[in-house]
Amino acid sequence: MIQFPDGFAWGSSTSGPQTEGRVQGDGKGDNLWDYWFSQEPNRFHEGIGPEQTSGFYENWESDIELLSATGHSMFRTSIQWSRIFPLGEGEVNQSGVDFYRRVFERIKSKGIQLLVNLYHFDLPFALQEKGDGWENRATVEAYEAYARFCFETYGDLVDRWITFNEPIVPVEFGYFYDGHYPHKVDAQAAVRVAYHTQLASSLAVKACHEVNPAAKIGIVLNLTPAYPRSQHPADLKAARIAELFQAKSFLDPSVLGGYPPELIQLLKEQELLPAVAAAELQTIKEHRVDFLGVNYYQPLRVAAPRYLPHPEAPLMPDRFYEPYAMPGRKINPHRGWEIYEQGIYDIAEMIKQHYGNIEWILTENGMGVEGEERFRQDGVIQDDYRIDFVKGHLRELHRAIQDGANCKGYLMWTFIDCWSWLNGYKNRYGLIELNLQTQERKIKKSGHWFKTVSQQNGFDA
Ligand code: BGP
Repeated sequence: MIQFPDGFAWGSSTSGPQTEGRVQGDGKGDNLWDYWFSQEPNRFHEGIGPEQTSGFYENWESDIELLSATGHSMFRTSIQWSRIFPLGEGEVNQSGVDFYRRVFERIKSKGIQLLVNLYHFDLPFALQEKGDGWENRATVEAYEAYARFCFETYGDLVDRWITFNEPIVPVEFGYFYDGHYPHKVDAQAAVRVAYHTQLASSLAVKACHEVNPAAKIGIVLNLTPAYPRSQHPADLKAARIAELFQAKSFLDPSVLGGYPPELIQLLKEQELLPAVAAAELQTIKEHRVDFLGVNYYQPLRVAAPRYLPHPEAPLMPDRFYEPYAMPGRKINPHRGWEIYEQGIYDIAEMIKQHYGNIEWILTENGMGVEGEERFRQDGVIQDDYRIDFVKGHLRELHRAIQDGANCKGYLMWTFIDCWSWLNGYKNRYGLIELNLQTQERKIKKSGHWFKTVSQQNGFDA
């Protein structure tokens, strides 16, 4: 039996924009995704956009019952900024405010610890339209006001706050790789967006503690060490730079209170350093997170770039490193992602050795599978592959905890199959199956299994 420490939390994560959906008259404003879908639906898998999510706005009561039915002792979701402030600032949408209160009260009444994230890639569109979104310092102020409003309104119900989910993702995909709106290709803007996001996060930490000094607030980062292809100095350098961009750019300021000097030097060499005020750096220094959320799906393996860049090509991270597909790696055949369970142990060691062993929660881990209906037997999806996936990662997490990792819980992505940004419903991750046509929910084999794991606080090895 693999037994976790007393009080270890079990559950799942999701987000407002991926579950709630749009309902006529709900008063929600458009966010980047709503707007982008209205302009370029062809960018979205099978033309499925953010209004067709799993209907949580209407089904929240029965969905919360399913949290208990699948053994949740902790649950993470996010508030949609554009549901509270339809234009990002100014007028409040009271029906949105009331909706979250009802939901949070119900979750708490079930004895489930509640983690609430303030931002999951979902900037109110008005702020993008008006002032270029996160490129503009004014968005930092609007976010701070929104965050403060949430702390004051829901502070009695929320166990842990989260400032941002995976803040590097909108930087990479929105400003380098043409993957998220506003799909610019502009390194200067990317750096500014990253800096403003960090500043907003630190200001939210400050506001949270001002509203309630005892409140806990953290940030969720998609972390993995960067594994070099080889010990060749060029590969090692590539891995170091990849880690600076992908992990340390938010990890260091959030946990240690400052940017790594090597990252600053590199940005300087590229003439990319944004304008910063001394007072802002002081805010980042003083207002560090109380805990970390770690999302882990696959390792980052990198190699030195093979080619010199075209002299006129825009600057991209791949000027410094390129992804490396390690021969013989274990693969999730349904998603094309590598499976490397030991990554969890390595992350735990990294946090222990370099980040003061700060308290953390594994806030996302899971297996996306395409065409899951083919695994249905006797009416239930027999997702043994998902159970194996989770067991493999939990073994490594358990080993890490035994070696001193300060991890307090394991949250899967996700409880009910949900809408996945550009992938629509292609990859299903849920403990619970969603029938998109009928909206019917049905617990998968993994959901039943997960409940016993939570009840026993462990599983048979
Ligand atoms: C994480 C995001 C989630 C979720 C998940 C699954 O990075 O925080 O919002 O979408 O990835 O990935 P995907 O949706 O691409 O399959």
